[in-house]
Amino acid sequence: MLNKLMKNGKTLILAYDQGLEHGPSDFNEDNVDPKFILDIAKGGKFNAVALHKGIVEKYRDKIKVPLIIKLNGKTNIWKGEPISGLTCSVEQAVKLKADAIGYTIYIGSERESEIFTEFSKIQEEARKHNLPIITWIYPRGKAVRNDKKYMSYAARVGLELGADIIKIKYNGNKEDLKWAVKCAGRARVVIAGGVKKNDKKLLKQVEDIMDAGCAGLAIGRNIWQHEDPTEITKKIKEIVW
Ligand code: FBP
Repeated sequence: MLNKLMKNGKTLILAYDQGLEHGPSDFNEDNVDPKFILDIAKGGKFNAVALHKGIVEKYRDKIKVPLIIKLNGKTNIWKGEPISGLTCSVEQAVKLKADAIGYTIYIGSERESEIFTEFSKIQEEARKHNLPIITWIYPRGKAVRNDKKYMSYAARVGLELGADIIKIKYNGNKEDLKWAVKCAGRARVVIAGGVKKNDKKLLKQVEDIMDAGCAGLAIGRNIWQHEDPTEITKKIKEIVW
């Protein structure tokens, strides 16, 4: 089922849901334009691009790589206990010819049980359509004092809830990440890029991620905010494969 999203068991996914999650403050004159990102995805032969449905509807002709549609999202304006609102159904994702669906889960949030209940329905619906499921799993909310502590827990929750690929944030400790990969069992782990870093730091992080046994990355700002997205993609791919 994951064949379309992987090459030799590895994957590099381009994330472009930040316009909803962070707002235009992440963007400049170039990368504010979805066409700019979709050209990077195509030129860099990314294994998939992750988008919200609005961009899919308006730019479908420009999407030339496998498509992950995010089914939920939130802005960063709301400061209450985190929950990502449903923005697209599995049925609509199928109509828009998604190759996989994405869903964000905030473990530790006061809204966690609502999130789990909604995700369980989505997970079962996606199974009916044979659509791979990618979960963004981030420990968040006032009960979470130190999110770095929960990296392996996030990975395990992904396995338990039925994700195929689990996207988590790297806490910077390679041994912890190895353990997180073990905790994910047969589900595959990919790492988010985070805020833009210098190349040396980023590439070292990619090395750690791959050494720890992850399947790859689902990365956004470190690619499309880079002064040379093609070059940095090439360097990352040399490490991933
Ligand atoms: P980046 O590689 O740009 O960090 O993107 C990864 C990602 O998971 C995005 O898909 C998402 O929009 C964002 O990070 C959410 O980050 P946060 O919740 O930490 O603001």
